[in-house]
This record gives sequence, structure tokens and C-alpha cells, in this order.
Amino acid sequence: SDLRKKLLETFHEANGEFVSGQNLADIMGCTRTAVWKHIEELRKDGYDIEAVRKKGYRINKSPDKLSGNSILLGLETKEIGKNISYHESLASTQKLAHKLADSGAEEGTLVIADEQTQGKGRLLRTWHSAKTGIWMSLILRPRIPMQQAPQLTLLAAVAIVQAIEDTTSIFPTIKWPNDILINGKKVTGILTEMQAEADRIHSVIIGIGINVNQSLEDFPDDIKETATSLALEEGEPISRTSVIQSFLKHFEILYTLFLKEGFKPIKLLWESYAVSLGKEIKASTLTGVLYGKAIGITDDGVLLLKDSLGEIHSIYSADIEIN
Ligand code: BTX
Repeated sequence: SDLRKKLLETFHEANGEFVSGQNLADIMGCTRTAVWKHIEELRKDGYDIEAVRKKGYRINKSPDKLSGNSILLGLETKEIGKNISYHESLASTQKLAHKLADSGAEEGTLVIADEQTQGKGRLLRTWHSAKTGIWMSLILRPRIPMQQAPQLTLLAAVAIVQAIEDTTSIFPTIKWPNDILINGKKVTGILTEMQAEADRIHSVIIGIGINVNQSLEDFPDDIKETATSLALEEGEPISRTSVIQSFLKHFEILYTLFLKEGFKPIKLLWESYAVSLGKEIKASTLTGVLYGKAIGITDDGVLLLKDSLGEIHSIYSADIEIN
């Protein structure tokens, strides 16, 4: 509500100092009892608000506020995420990441926004990016052959699963190539894009969207049935900062391993989280629809589908439905 917004703004301006109840009542144009009621509401939402007689109220801790500094504080990586470009609102973190990559941003630079107004999925689809999710793009400069870039999508998926397992009691699964599911519903999408020339990679930009503290009403109708958030599954709010820090840590470990030993060790981990393998699936590719059993992924991260005639198809890019 407007009053709540005003209350939060006032606390924000007070910068951690006490604001008296009377002062708050004057600013908000309501009674001190009404102020107290709003304070109770904020407490229920996770704000740690201290009340001291004759001094008033102050906020000690806001729930889940994102900032570059709060992510850096306690971040355990060497390179990944050490350079953060944080914004309250962006059209798309991908777009800005491409721009930064063009102008020489170093490996591990992370672009992150509280909200995206034009979040994008694959194939010109929309990614809904209201506040309370994690919307971020990671800039990498790997010296690998171009055709290996899609493997980084699978690597990122493993790191996200590990981060979710670290920060919640949830065990998510991966659906090839880029969905992370909880109880069959989508909690994360990954969009990997590349800047390259001839066969040299300039940069790989991994865009990641994670639904964290959305409630069901926060999702638009077209995805209410298919999407979920960490908070919805866990039954309590989750700190986005912790999820991001954990993701960056796991990503760096896996990425270092990948650059040294290739995709094989990543593949093993990925398979251990995958739901689609061994199942009957429908794969919609740009050239048509295939039905069959998902029998595995190759060392390159390509999905293998065996149809009813026993023929094996390599699938490089598709949407998968598990039957
Ligand atoms: P995708 O094409 O696999 O999935 C897009 C589809 O997922 C949509 O068509 C819709 O059905 C569904 N969807 C849209 N929004 C959500 C959501 N919040 N939760 C669950 N399902 C949803 C996946 O594309 C790649 C998404 C990458 C998003 C990140 S966010 C940071 C970066 N910036 C940016 O613009 N995109 C990436």
C-alpha cells in the first residue's frame, strides 16, 4: 500500500537511525496506532524492526534487499561475480551484458537487476521478471571451440541446482537443456548467447532467471500452472543474496574443472540431476517434432533420442515435453 511505501521510504531516509512514532504518524498522516499496525505487518514480512521507548522505531534488517555490495560481502570466489553491475530495473540483463562484453568487460562480470521490463527467453519468448526473482547475466571469456559453448548451459544448470540445494531443503531436477524443475514446475530458465567471429569466441553470456520469492499471484496467468518459486516450494522466503553467492561459488568450481578437464565430469553431475533421461519424450525442434525415449546426452551435451524404429537422433536444440 501507499502508506507502507511511505513508511519504508522514511526508514530508508533515516539511514538506520530511530524515527519516533509521532514523526511517522505525521509523515504518513495517520494515528500512532495505525503506524504500529503497519510496523507489525512489516515484521511479519521479515523486516527486523526495533522499537525503543521514547526513541521510536528503526529498521535493523530488511528482507532480501539486493545490492552489489551485499553480494560481494561474503562471496567466496576468485573471479566469478567479483565485478558486479547492479540495477534496480533494466529492460534485460542480457542486453546490458552484451554491451559490457563489447566494451571489454572482464571474465566473471555479473549484471543483475531487481526487475526486468523486457526479460527474454529463447526463440524470442518472454521471460516474466517481476521483482523478488534473480535476473542475472554472467559474462565469460572461455578459450574453447565454439561448438562447446552450449555445454556451459548445462554447467550453469548444475551450479543452480547445487545452489538451490545449499540454500533450501529442495531437491530440484533438470530438464534438458535449460529448465530447472521443482515438482514438475519451472523455477529457472537459462539463456546462453555468444559473441563470436569466424570460429573465435569473444564472449559467452549466460542469462539466468530464478523465481525466488514470488507468490502465485505474482505470476501472470499464462504461467501460473507451470511456474513455481523457491519460496512457494519451501514455504518461507529465501535470501536471494545467499542463492546468488552460492551459485557463483559452485559455478566457479565447475567452470574451472570444465576448462581443465572438459565436459565429462560436468556431464556426470548433470546426469545425476536430470529427469528426462530414460523417459518417453516429445522433442519440438525448429524442423519438426520427434517422439521417442531420451537415452542420454553425448560428451558434447547433445541429447540422444531413440524413436520407435530404434533410430537414434541427435538433438541440438528443442523444447522437451516428458510424457
Ligand atoms: P525458455 O524459452 O526456455 O522459456 C520461456 C518460457 O517459459 C515462456 O514462454 C513461458 O512459457 C515460461 N516462462 C516465462 N517466464 C517464466 C518465469 N518467470 N518462470 C517460469 N516460467 C516462465 C528460458 O527461456 C530462458 C530464460 C532466461 C531468463 C534470463 S533472466 C536474466 C537474463 N535476461 C534476460 O532477458 N533473460 C535472461
